[in-house]
Amino acid sequence: MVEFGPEFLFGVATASYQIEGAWNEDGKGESIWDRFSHTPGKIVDDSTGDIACDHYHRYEEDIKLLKRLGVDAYRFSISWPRIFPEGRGRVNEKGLDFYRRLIESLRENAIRPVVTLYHWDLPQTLEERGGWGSEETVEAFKEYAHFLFRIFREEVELWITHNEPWVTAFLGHSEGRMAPGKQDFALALRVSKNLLLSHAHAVSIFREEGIRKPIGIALNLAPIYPKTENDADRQAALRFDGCLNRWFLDPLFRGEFPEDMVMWYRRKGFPIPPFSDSESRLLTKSLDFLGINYCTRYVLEHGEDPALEARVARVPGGEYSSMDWEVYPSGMSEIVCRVSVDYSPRAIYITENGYPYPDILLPNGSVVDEERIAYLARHLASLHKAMVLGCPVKGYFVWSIMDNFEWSYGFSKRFGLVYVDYETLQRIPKQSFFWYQNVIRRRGFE
Ligand code: GCO
Repeated sequence: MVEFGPEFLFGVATASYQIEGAWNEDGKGESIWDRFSHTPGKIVDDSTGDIACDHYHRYEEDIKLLKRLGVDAYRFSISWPRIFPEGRGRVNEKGLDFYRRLIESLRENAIRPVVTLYHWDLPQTLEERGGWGSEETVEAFKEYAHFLFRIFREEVELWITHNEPWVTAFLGHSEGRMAPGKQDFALALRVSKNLLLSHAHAVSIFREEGIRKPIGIALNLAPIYPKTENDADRQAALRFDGCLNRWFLDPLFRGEFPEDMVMWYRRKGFPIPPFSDSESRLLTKSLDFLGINYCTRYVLEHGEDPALEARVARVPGGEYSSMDWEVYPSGMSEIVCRVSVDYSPRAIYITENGYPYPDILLPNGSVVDEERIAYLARHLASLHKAMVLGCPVKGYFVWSIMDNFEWSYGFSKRFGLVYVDYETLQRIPKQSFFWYQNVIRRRGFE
């Protein structure tokens, strides 16, 4: 029996743009994801988050699903432009009221709210004034965070400033396949620094408010392997580790960017100024916990791309999901142990782990998703190994409670424990919903 004990937090995760819909309702401002998904050619199935799962109108039904599942906590994000339609200044009371009702109802149902302040839906007005490349957005984020800290304080069990700043910076500003769709590596580096600074300043404000709840950040981290032992592949793997993992872990735990990457980027024509002493101090005091979003490992070989000269290689005989991620359960314990040994976080939460699968709604109204159950079980077992070794893991959130808008993949990828019929928006618990319900009830599984 893989046991997690009574204090362990079992949860599920979502994000505002992926489930809420009501994209321009009740005074909400436009986000960069509204703009991106409304731009032809950006989303594989030409869909948008305009309606998504219509959670904005169906949140009471969805909370009943969470209650039925039996989760201890529910991780969701707040849509910045639903609170500040122009990014800062005027408050949209109707938008704030939605989150007041959501958090109140969760707490009435003994479900602990876990709030992500930023899960990629930047107000479009801020993007038009420089976005995350601009210090103005850092200032606006501090105001946004401070406003919500004062409103919700200890009603929120865990506060998370940013979800996956690596995705925001590099997929959004260098690769361009995520909003705002920029392709400028120098800008991506500037964005990564501003995201870290916005996090550190927001946490400093949080501390000044004296809020007696933990605050942290959610990073997408992965074990990195060289394809071969030859030096070119080993160096490529080290650089990819430096870009994906250490570029964020080092500032958050050591107050500075990893020197090897700073030198590499400078040589490639991308100089990045160091943090000031005061910024370093803010950064190294900024985590009560580290959130890790785990989905896969990466095997690297030397590549021709100008920024990193590193390319993700396919593993011969590897098991791959429908999103072309290698299914690599032992990577969960590997990354948790590596982070625990190298950076000594006070606490770790697995803030996302989930499996995309082409689920079929059967004529009898059921959805059989054995592969997803196997994926979750293998990853929970791997996580448990890390805990037995002493890693300070306090919780685990499945991505996601329900099928939802998977960014540039639109609705073509289903991650939910609950099937969403996008014609009717009916929610139908899958077999994995009942499996996870049992894991939570028993605090573990065979
Ligand atoms: C991410 C995001 C989620 C995704 C999920 C599946 O990690 O990319 O946080 O919004 O939908 O992880 O890709």
